[in-house]
Amino acid sequence: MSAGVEIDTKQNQIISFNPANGAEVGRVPVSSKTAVTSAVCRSRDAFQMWKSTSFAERRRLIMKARDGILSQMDEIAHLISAESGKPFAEAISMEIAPVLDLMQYFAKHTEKLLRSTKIDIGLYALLGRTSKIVYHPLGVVAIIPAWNYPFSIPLGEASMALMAGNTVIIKPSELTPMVGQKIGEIFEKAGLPENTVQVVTGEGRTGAALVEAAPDKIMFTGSVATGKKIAEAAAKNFTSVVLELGGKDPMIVFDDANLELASSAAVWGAFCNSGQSCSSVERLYVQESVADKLTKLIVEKTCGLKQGSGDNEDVSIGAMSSERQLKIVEDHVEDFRKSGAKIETGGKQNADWSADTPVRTDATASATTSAASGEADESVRSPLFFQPTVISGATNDMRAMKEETFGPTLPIATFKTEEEAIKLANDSEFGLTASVWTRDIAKGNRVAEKIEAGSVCVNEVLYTHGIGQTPWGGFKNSGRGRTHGLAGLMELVQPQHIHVNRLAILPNAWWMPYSATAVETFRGFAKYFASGSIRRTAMMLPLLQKRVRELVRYNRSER
Ligand code: TXE
Repeated sequence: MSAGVEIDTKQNQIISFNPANGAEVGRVPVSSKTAVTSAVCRSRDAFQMWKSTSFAERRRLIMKARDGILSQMDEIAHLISAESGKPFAEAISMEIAPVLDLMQYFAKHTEKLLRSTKIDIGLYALLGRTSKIVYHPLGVVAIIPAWNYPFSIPLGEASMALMAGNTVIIKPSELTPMVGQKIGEIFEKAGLPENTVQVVTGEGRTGAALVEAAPDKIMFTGSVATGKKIAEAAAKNFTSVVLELGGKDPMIVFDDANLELASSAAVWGAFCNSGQSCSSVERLYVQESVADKLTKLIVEKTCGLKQGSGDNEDVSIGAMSSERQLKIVEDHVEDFRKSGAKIETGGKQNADWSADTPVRTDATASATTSAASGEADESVRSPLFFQPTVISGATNDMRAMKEETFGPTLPIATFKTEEEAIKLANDSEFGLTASVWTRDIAKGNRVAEKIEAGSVCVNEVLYTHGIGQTPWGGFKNSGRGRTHGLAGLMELVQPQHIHVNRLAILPNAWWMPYSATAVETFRGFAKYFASGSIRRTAMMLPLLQKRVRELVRYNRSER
């Protein structure tokens, strides 16, 4: 078995493999620290030009890139599937379609969303002042994504950053570098000016070099541990970071829910992308009275799914993306077993499907090392399939109910009351998404507002990352900041406040020199003006006039 990432040390290349069959997908260079620093410099130069392009021009280019994706949709979907192991169907439904929607939305609406806005400044307006906010791009936006949505996440973030007037550098995950390069190629073919979008490839070290090179923003998707390292390194340059980290997302099913729908949603929510979504259903809490019925439906539906190589159109569950990920899943399933939960179906690596699949013997073994171990990898690469696994009798004190699994497991626990469901759902260090299933929409809303998560769906599951108009991000250890939506766009700009005094004929009462009248006036500001009430402020007008006359007299006498 391979460790998942292989570097050809002689050629200084990453070798990318298909996790379903071990076939080589392609090779990319490992970008050195110097190469990354130069890329950031070029990006900064390109920014000087790109920031002054019109929204119409940016829109034209993003829409052209979008057309390019549409014209080679199947080819791109096969590449995504080959590098990540996900089914071809999901490469289209969960990566290409949503990002195309996001691209058209931000291409058409960024100008309006970033239009300068007037601010209501209350009583200051009576003094002839106006305030507005103008949004400026930041500069160089570094995007460091993970491997689970290697196309839609970096491409979506890049499109938003570009529309806002920034230049972009993407450092794709070492597990999916070819998809990352494809994104660069799409923008290049669309005719974006040179260095407006660059892709640097490599593993963590390349990512670290990018952080160190002081971009103006870092958009990171990945683990909590790496997120902390990046935040720490970024702090040295005061680079602000958006962190999209993990999840342990709960699904709450009440006894009045449509169980037929809820069971299908649970199966999709837990097993799509082999459970390797930050918003996967990782804990299902069902009301006791319907637990058996829901579990039975889920097991039946799970048993009907076809697992196999992602390039087959009728495959619902593909391979895991890496051996490391598969090991975590095995460990968590074992933890459930040992802790007394019941494996209803699945529970192990799926060897059956692969009986007649050629397993690659590592022909380049002598020239390759495992990036994780640094040792020569002379092993044989096996397909990385784990059976979709349904587990009943789970409880929150089990380790596997606390740590992110990121695999095709669906542990089911029960609850009695609404309060208990909320308490169980919130009993986690994470808080990315959650879902509540009930026919009582008022109850759904009530419970949703009490769940500590960045997005909560009522009678829906997982898919809201696909709605580009809505903000995406987590509470607690699931992250900081937002991607997508207006909140996500605001992460990619710096607001500038422009304040104008249209009645600049008299000195301000708070200017120097101070005096007894000045102090009395300031007391008036605190008591009356700061109340926000015009009526109360009117009470200090005589004092204000006295103070301004004092300043005018002083200024004249000075002259
Ligand atoms: O993530 P990493 P991995 C979770 C999931 C998974 C775990 C680890 O639980 O098991 O994270 O996944 C780059 N400076 N999620 O190992 O290590 C790295 O090259 C700068 C949740 O893939 O966080 C890659 O491009 N960059 C998550 C990216 O960071 C560094 C999605 C992510 O790698 C770096 C994926 C460094 N020091 C995994 N070290 C989600 N939110 O959806 C690594 N990188």
